[in-house]
Amino acid sequence: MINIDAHNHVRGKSVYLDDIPEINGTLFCLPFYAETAHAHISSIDYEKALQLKGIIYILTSKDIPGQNQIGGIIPDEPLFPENEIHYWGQPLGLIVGTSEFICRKARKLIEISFDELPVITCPRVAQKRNQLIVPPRTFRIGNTDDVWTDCAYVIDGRTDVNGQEHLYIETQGAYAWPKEDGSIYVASSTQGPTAVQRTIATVLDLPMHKIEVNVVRLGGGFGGKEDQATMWAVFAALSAHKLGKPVKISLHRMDDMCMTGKRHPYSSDYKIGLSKDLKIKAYEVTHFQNAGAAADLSPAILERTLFHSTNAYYIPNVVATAWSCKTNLPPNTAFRGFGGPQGKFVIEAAIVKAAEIIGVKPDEIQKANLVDDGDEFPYGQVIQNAEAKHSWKECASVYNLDEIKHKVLTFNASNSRFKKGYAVQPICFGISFTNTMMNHARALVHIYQDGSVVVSTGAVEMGQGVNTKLLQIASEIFGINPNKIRIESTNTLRIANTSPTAASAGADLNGKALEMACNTLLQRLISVVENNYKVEDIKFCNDQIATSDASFVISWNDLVIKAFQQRVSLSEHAHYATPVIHYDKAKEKGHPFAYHVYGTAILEVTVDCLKGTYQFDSVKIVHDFGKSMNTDVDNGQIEGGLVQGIGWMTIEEILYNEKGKLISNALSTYKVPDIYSVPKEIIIRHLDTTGPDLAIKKSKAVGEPPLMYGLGAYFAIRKAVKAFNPKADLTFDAPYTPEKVLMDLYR
Ligand code: MTE
Ligand code: LUZ
Ligand code: MOS
Repeated sequence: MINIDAHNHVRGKSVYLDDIPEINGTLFCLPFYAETAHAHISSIDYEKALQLKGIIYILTSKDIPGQNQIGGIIPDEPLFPENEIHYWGQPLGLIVGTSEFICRKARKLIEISFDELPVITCPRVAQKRNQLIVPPRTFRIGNTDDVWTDCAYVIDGRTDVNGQEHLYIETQGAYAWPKEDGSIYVASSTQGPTAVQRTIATVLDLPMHKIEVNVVRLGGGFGGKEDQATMWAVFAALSAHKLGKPVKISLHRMDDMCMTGKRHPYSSDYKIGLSKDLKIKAYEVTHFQNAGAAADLSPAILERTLFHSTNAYYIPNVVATAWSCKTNLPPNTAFRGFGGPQGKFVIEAAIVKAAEIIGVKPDEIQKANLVDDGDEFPYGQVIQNAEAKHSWKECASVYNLDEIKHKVLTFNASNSRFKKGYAVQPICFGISFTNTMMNHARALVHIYQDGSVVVSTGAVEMGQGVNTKLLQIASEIFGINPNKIRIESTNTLRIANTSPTAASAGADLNGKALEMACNTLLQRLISVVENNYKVEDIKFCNDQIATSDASFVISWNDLVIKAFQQRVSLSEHAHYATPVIHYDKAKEKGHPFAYHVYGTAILEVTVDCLKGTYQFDSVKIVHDFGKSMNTDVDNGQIEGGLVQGIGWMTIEEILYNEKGKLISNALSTYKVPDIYSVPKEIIIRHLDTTGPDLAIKKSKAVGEPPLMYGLGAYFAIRKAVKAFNPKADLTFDAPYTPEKVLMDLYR
C-alpha cells in the first residue's frame, strides 16, 4: 500500500498548522528575549512597543493564572523566568498583536536591562561546578578492576560529539481559540498531545477536560516536538485565554533554531581492554551530557545513552556512568535515537582506536564481539533472538566485504589526491520507552451504519507513515478496502492519556491497541453471522464475508446494517500495555525492552585530500525489519534515518559563541545533507527473520535505529584520512566537517 499521504503531499494539499484557515479576528503572538545567555534581569521597558498600532498586549509571568512551570520530568523550567535568564533565546514574555509583522516590529522596541553572569557551555566545566540536572547513574556488569591486568591491550581516550538541529520542515507553532465555558481548543504540531494538554491545564489552572488538543500531522518532528512543542502551544492557549480571542504562533526558522534545544552534545572518557584474540574484556565509560539550561527530557536521554553504551557487542565487564550537566544552552531534547547514538559513538571510537594501536582492522574487533543469544547486557536483559551476527554475516557476504576492502587498498595504493575509506557499522537498538510506565496506548474504532470506518489512536503522523500502517491493520482485519477507512487526527477528547509518539514505538503500541479494538468488533460481527445465518468458518475478505466454500456470502455493508438493526455495538475502545517489560532503577537491572532491532551497514567514502571534501560512494545495508508491514514506508525510514545520521557525523555543525549565542542559526550557516551530498548509492536488503510477537504484525519498529548506521560515516572518513596521513595523531571529535578533515590531512 502506498503511503496514504503521498498524493496530498506532492500536490501541496496536506494541511499543516499554518494551512488552517484563520478565524476572523485572529491575533498573533511572538516571544521576546534578551541578548544574553545568563543574566539577572533588572528591568524591562515595554513603552515604545506598546505604542505601536496593532500591538494589543504584552503578556508576562504576571498574567499566568496557574503555575509558571512547564518542566516535564522535573519542574525546573519556568514558562517565563522572573529574575534570571538561563539561555540565549529564553522567552521572557509574549507580544500579542494583530499581525505577526507588527509583533516583530514591536520586539525590536522592547528594552531589557540585565546584569550578566558567567556563561557555561561546556558540560565538563558544569560537572566540575556540580551543576547537575540529576545525580549521575552507573550501569555495571562483572568487575572491570579484576580484568585490566589480564588484558593484552588496554587503551583509553576521549571522544566529543556535537549536537544536531532537528530542522523539521514545519517549524514550531500552535493555534488556539477559546470555546464556551472557558475551555480551549488547541491545534498543535506536537508528538505529545497529552503533554501539551496537561501543561496548558497546569499553566492556566484549568482541569484537563477543558483543554482539547488536536494534531492532524507534523511536517517532521524527529524528537524535536516530543517535549518542545509544548511551550508554543501554551503561549497560544495562554494568550487566547487571557484575551478571549483566537491566537496563533508560528516560528520563523531563525527563532526556531535559536530558541529550541537540539540533540545533546556529549563529551566522554573511555577505557577499553582486549585479549590477544580481540575479545573485549572490559569497558569503562563516563559520559558528560550537555543538557542545557533545564531538564526537559535529559534524564531519560541519559538513561538511553547508558542502555546503548555497548551497542551490538557483548562485554562481560562494564562500568558505564553518565552525568547530566546543566549549561547555559537552550534545554537540549529528544532527537532520533534519544542518546543512544551518542553512547554508541564512544564504543565505536574505542574500537577504532584499539584497532589502530593493535594494528588490526576495526571490523575484526567488531565482528569478534557481536552479541548472541544468552548474552547479558549491562542492564540485565538477557538477549533473545539476536540478529547481530546474522546481519553481519549476510552483509559481509552479499556485498562482498573482502572485495570492498581490497578495492579500497588498491585504490589508495595508486592514488595520491583521492583516498578511500570504509567502515562496517552494526547497530542494536532497544524498542520500548525505557520508562516502563509509558508503554501503553489506546485506540477507538467506529463502524458507521454505511459500512465506513473511522479509527482514532494516540499515534501522531509526522511523516514516518504510522497512519498508513494503522490503515493496513484495520483494513486487513475487517477484510475491507482501505478507502472505506479513515484515520482521524490525534485528539485528546477521543484518545486520552497518550504517551508521545516516540521511541519508535508509535506503530507497535497504537497498532496493537487498534488490532485489539478491531478484533473485538470482528468477533461481534462473526456472532451476528453465526446467530442469523447458522454458518461457521467464515472469512472477511474483499468487502465480503463468506464461508470457505462460498455457499454463504454477505457484503460487509449488509452485515454492518444487520448488526446495527440488531442493536449490536459498532464502536470499540481498546487499551494495550506492553507485557514482559520491567526495570528496577535502584538496581539498574531489568528487562526494559520488548525486543531489539539489529542491522549492519558498510559505508564507503572518497576523500579529496587537496580540499578536505568527501563523497559517500555507497552505503550497503542488511537490516532486520522482522516481517516488514510496508517495505516502501520502511525503506524510506532507513534512507531518511541513515542520511540524517551521516549529516550529524559530517557536515551538520552547531556553533554557539563564547557568550552562548547560536551562530549557526540559518540554513546558510547550518548545512544538512542535500541531493548532492547523499550517498551515490544506498542498497537496503531485508534480513530474513521471523519477527517478534511484541512487534505489530511481527514488523519491527524502524523509526530511529537506521540513524545509527550513519555513525560509520565518521570512521570511514577517518580511515581515508589515515591512508593519506598515517602518522597523524587524530582525535575523535564529531562532526567530521571538511574543515576538520583538511586540518587532519596535514596535521
Ligand atoms: N520520519 C519522518 N519522516 N519524520 C519524523 O519526524 N521521526 C523519527 C522517526 N521517523 C520522524 C521519522 C522519530 S525520532 C521517531 S521516534 C519515529 O519516527 C516515531 O514514529 P514511530 O514510533 O511511528 O516509528
Ligand atoms: N522518549 C522517551 C523516547 O520518553 N523515552 C524513551 O525511551 C525514548 N526513546 C527513544 C525516543 N524517545
Ligand atoms: Mo523520537 S527521538 O523518539 O521522537
